[in-house]
Formats: sequence, structure tokens, C-alpha cells
Amino acid sequence: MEPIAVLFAKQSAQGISSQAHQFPNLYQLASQTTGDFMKLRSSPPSPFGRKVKIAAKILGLYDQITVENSDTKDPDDSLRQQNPLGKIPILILDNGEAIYDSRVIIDYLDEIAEKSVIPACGAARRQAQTLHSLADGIMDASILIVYESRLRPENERSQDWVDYQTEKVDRAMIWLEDNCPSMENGINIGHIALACALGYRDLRFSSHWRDSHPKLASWLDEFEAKIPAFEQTKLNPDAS
Ligand SMILES: N[C@@H](CCC(=O)N[C@@H](CS)C(=O)NCC(=O)O)C(=O)O
Repeated sequence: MEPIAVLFAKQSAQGISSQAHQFPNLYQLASQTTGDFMKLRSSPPSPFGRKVKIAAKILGLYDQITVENSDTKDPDDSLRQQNPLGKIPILILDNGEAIYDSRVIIDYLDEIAEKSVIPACGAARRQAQTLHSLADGIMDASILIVYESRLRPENERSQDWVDYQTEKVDRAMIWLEDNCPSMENGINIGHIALACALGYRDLRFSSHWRDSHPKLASWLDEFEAKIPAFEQTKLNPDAS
């Protein structure tokens, strides 16, 4: 069951409605008629893919999405035709159109769903999207650090580069410890992204951040208790 706090009626929250909002079951009706589903290209450890999965679950669209795992390192993986950048996540719509990146996918899912994870306007929207960017930045920097050891030969690795990226993460985490985002008015895309960023730190960098950021650690525990999709999309740290 979805936590009630997450779900606010889109039409009353947004004031104005797009066509999809006026006919909230438009996508469902179309996909039932054609029998087609959306396909998400992702991989189990991807924090950006996890963000899309959690958003889709909260929005009530996950059962209309089949997940197809991708290998970003494999030049023969069709994902490079679907997104020339060779990055996941990618959402393939039922008409074959490929959309990316995670922000665009979530924006699209939010548009076609009856519920919403993106506040409609004003300070709530601004703050949710800024938190979303901060969390995406933690994920970007963390992934670059992982790739430095995974993709670059040992004698070409740069500790300065790793430190530069690590400092971005450190500054963001310190700021978040002092400014833990409130979930009182419901869960939005900023919260989802932050949870995925912290989950990725747990997965790839151990859980030491929890000792130095106790408020943020409690925040993540609270998020996890509110949003079952977080646990459902968790990857075993021993996985590749
Ligand atoms: N801005 C992108 C970032 C996506 C991203 O960095 N994905 C990683 C996996 S989590 C990837 O595809 N890496 C392969 C590569 O950079 O070539 C988004 O929001 O979707």
C-alpha cells in the first residue's frame, strides 16, 4: 500500500492539468488496448535507475514497465543505439521511442500518472528540484570515483581527481546533515534522489558516512520506513 503522505491529488496540487491529467487513465487505457508496456533499460546497482524505479512504484506505474538489464561496458548492448551516450537509465515507450536521462524519464512518468512526485510550482517545486540536483551530483561524483578504479588502468589513475570528486560529496553531505530535508509535506523527487544517493554510498563506499552524519542516517531510516520501494530496489553489496 502506498503511504498516504506521498500521494497528493495531482489536479488539486497543480491547479492546472495537462491532457494526461484530465484523463488520468489515458496511458493505462492505451497500453491495455495495445498490450504494450514500457521498457526500462537499467542495471541493479544503478542509483539513477533505482531513482526511476522508486518513482515509478510510488506513481503506480511500475507494473506497466518491464526492466531489461543492460551492460554499459558491452559495445554490443543495444543501449548504445537507444542512447548514443551509452548511459542508463533509458525508458523505451510503447511506440519504440527512447527517452533519457533519469530526470526526463521521471518527468514523463509524473506527467502520465494520476499521482505526482514533482511539486507543481513555487518554492516546493524549486526546493525539490534543487535537492534532486544535489543528490544527482552526489551520485555523479560517486560514480566517477568508482569508474576511476574500475575503468582506468592502475598506472593512469589520478588521486587528485578522486579527491576532487570526494570533496564534492563531502561538502554535499555536510550541508545535508545541517539541512535535512523535511518529509512532513509528503515525499517528492528530491527525497527519492537523496535516498538513492545515500543508498549508493552504502553500496559502494561502506556505511561509514552514517557515523559522521547521524541526522542524515536517521533521515534515511525514516525514508526507508515510509517507502517500501526503497527496500524492494536494494541491491546486495556483494553483487557486481
Ligand atoms: N544524468 C544521467 C546519469 C546516468 C548515469 O551516470 N548512469 C551510469 C550508470 S548509474 C552510466 O550509464 N554509466 C555508463 C557511462 O557513463 O558510460 C541520469 O540522470 O540518468
